[in-house]
Amino acid sequence: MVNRIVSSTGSGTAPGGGAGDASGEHGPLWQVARATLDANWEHDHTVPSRTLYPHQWSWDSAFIAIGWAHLRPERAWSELNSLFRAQWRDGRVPHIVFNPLVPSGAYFPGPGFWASAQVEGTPPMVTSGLVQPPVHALAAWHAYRRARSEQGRTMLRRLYPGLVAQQRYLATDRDIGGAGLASIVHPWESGVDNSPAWDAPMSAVPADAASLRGYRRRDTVHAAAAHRPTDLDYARYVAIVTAYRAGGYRDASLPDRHPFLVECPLFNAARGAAEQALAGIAAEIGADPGPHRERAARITEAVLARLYDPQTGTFRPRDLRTNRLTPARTVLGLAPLILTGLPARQVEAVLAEATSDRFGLATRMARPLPSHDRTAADFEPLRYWRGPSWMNINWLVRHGLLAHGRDGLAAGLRASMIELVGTAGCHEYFHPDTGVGLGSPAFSWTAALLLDVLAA
Ligand code: 2M8
Repeated sequence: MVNRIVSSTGSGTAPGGGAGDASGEHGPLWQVARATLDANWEHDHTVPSRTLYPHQWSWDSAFIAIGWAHLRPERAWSELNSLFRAQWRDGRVPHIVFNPLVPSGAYFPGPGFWASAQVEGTPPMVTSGLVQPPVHALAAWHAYRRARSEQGRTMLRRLYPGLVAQQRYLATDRDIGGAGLASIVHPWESGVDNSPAWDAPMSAVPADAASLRGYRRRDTVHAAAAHRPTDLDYARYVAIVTAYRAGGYRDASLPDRHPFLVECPLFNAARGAAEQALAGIAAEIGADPGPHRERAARITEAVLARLYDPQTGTFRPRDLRTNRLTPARTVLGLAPLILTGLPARQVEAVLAEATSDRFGLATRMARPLPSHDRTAADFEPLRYWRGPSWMNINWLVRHGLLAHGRDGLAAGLRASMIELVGTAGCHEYFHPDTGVGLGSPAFSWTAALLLDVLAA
């Protein structure tokens, strides 16, 4: 297990000689992150965690590729390539790609539950039928610029059609509300699984914790039950997948038959940022960036029209079952900052929310952003996505701050991220006040994104 901060400096292969490399000020930290990624590397991808998540996860691989770009760029490309080899014919990139060498009971719900082989147009390997936020084009573009090379350009060219197909799937099959936004059909698709953002739509999903008796949860074998979703949450998760699977994971006519349909600000901001990144990639490989720029602008307009509430100055998810914005003010509301075309008024609104007591963003801040509003009655500092701080969300917000020229705030956030992981190690998530590490102690995206923030 690699979660201590080693005290010796050693040699590394980080590019350049800046703060991020193995011989610089943060050398020991760099080595811990590197050792974490090495230990989680699995022939062509990196598992998020050997214990809790022993397969390949979609948005994890994107964040992890960003880290590998600093160490071994060929692994960054392998990470994304192996994921896109599992892309379905309709363009969806599955949220889990199962490793057949891992015992089927090691993770719940495992390969047998998803039964992807019974569906037309699926790849030879077993996968889930859900997706996750499409941060892959952003990651590919970021990784490429961190380690520019001819091999990188070749890989961008190879990935480009899959990245475009991923976006097309979300823009067509998943535009369930018909207004230019993609809907998620399960909280797992948001990546922030049991965020209070989903409490309202989840409460309408018929399920009973007793229905879980036929299954065996594995997460609570490796992590404290009090830090994980409840059995009732899991019963609902299972019920929603069961409904989607029964329809062959098809998206046609979902409003008539599906219990969970939500337009998420982070998910859709990621789509917009993906189009921005694809414009850069297209220009680099000799394709036309124009359509990507246009799509980025349209997605930004739709996010504004559908998810911005001028009364409160916040972005919140829209529940398609009620056609209402969900009430909780979570960190999801800060995600539209990654849209470079976000108008100044909404940039200011997001910054007002981020710098308020709810989230505590500042040029000097003790801790990174929590995942939920600190002042809310249902803020839970220990429970996964209901309060703890996560490196990937903080990385995205920092990316957005830099994109909008808020360098002082971005620097404050960066320093707090380095301090957090430097003290606690590469944990999955962190207590938002004490900084104590929670969940998996050797978590890949924490290590990968730490390397990226150390580098610049
Ligand atoms: C968590 O989600 C999985 C289900 O996909 C789980 O709880 O078993 C989330 O934190 C998700 O964002 C992440 O991709 C995954 C693997 O790290 O774990």
